[in-house]
Amino acid sequence: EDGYDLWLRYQPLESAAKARVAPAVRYFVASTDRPIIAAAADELKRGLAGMIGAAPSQREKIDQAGGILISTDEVAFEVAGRPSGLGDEGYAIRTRNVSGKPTIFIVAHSDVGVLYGVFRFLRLLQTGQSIDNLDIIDAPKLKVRVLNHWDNLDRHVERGYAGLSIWDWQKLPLHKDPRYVDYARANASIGINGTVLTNVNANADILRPDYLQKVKALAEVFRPYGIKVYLTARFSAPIELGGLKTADPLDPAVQAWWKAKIDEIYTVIPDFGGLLVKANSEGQPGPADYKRTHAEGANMMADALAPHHGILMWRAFVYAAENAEDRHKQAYTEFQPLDGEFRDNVLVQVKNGAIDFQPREPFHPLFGAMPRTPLMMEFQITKEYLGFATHLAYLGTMWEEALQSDTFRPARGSTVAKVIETPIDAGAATGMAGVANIGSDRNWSGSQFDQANWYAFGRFAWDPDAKAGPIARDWARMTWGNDPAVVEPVVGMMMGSREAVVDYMTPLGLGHLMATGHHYGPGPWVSDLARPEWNPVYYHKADAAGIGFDRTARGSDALGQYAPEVVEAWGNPETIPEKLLLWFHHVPWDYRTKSGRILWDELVTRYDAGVGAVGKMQADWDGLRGKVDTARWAEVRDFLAIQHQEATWWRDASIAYFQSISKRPLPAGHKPPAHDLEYYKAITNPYAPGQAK
Ligand code: BDP
Repeated sequence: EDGYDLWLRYQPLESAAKARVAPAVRYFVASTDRPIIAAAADELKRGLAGMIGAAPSQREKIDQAGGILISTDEVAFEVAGRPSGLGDEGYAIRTRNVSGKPTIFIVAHSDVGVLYGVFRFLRLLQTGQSIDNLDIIDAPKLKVRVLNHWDNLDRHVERGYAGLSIWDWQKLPLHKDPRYVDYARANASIGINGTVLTNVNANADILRPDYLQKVKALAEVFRPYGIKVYLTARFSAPIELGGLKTADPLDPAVQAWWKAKIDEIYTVIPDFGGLLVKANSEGQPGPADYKRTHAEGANMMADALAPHHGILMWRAFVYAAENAEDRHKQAYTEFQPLDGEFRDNVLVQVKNGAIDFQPREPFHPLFGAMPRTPLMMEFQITKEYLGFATHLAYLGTMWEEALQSDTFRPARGSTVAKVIETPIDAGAATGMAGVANIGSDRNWSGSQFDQANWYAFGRFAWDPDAKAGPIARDWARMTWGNDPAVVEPVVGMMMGSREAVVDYMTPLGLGHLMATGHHYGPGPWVSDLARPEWNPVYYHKADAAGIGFDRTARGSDALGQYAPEVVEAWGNPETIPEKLLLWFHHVPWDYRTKSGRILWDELVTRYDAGVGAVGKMQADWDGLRGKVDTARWAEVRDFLAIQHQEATWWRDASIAYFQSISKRPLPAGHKPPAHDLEYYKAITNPYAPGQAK
């Protein structure tokens, strides 16, 4: 095994389970003349062939025991007891007797609902659950569940650590790599229903007719799996492709250009999903270049998409060179006043935190603050700031933490999950995007364990109220096997892994301390970059008096962008959760923390706890030798060794640097860094992949 099969390995069940299951899944009935139903039937055959050694046969009707009925028909609903609450994409899986013959019904109102139901049914078997007397109803809580590929047209993946882009533009449209089908299967299995193929730092060329033919070829592969394609649009495309003098959204010629371009896209791809735009952020062109607002820019494109039912995802990740305000505040400052000004088919896409996908950030203050604008969540699946693909960090716990944060807007209990799940009015769009960690590596994600983050993203996009633990458990069972002696340690490693990264990189609410360019190793001393907010020293503000960024009313007052309840709780160092302490407060080095230790000692203790947790993961993994296949086991072992070495690097470099400022001794029992600060400052990392370019 090399990881290519992801969580869809369909390994043989144990003989007892096989004997129990086989009689119940002997044949199926389905309208396989419909492409999505055919894909569902294929998956059912593939899964059962793998797990019980025999693919079910296809029959015309239910006429004997052991049938599976896959259907969207009224009569099937009737027999299945008219399950409600399925919506457009949900499904029910129910056992019913048909003329005395126990039959498994997988029913939905749409073909894609049926496909999701089949994957769910297979998951039951993959995770060792009973399929007797089934009664499952499930439906996605969000409408738009998309991956964002940061893939450039030359196949370099920005912040990608799994090889080249899987989109082989040179060979498309004539050659469609079979891998595209497996990509679609994997996504459909977790309910992802869209993919943005290209980088947010967009190249206008993707909108050229020749590229659109290639995009069309991908759309054809994905269509039977319920996956729509989307593209990123470069705001200045009317100039670059259209030869216009301006991209001003209020200019009629510009509007006409976008309308014609979007009409053209829909002629080529009738079910095209829509566009994603990064504008006036990190050098990208946008409406502000013409003194127009984000809403004016977005609405222009949204108007052109609307007749085709396309949506526009407009990113709120903005911070401007000329703006001296705390970077934490800038997106809110620019977007919140625009609440209610966006067209109905615009989703404003907001990162989980206000800075940038750090190992830990408080939730973004825009959530809950724009009640008249659909906000969609943007998570980063690729681990730009959490050790790339080499460090084991399961992000499910991070996403659960972000989604379960209470915005208190409009009232207690309005969690971020609730905010994004609740349409602003009937029928309005909702969504979640995940920056993909997929590349052309055999194992797709650059490491075995990073597949779990792709998997978990799909599950959270389906249900933002999901819990990280059960998702980790499902993934572990499907990916490594159902033996409890494997599942328990694997889940244990996963559940503690992100906190370990936080501890050895950015404990106690620190953030953005990484080295320049590659974002891999530590660089808390960096202070020479062009823009202040690119420098780690801007974020930790360590000085002789203490450490941390005062974002209370005494400081930048970024905290003031949150609801009063949050301001009250977080405005006081004694009541803010300690894990966010230094994000909002500048506290003295001898500040007394909850453990009774002074802050400096606590910081050192956390760094060591992080390194220690990686050592524990190594020991746990060593215990699994021989219990999982050798090739994948050995890869994980090696990566954990790299992680341990680099966690130690982070710990040592950070302690060496902060000690040069705190001027305090290390607490007893904690060993000094292996080298002096100059040594760590001199380390460059020319090998780090996936940098911006
Ligand atoms: C930052 C990345 C950069 C992205 C940017 C974004 O370093 O490569 O282009 O986010 O999200 O995290 O637009």
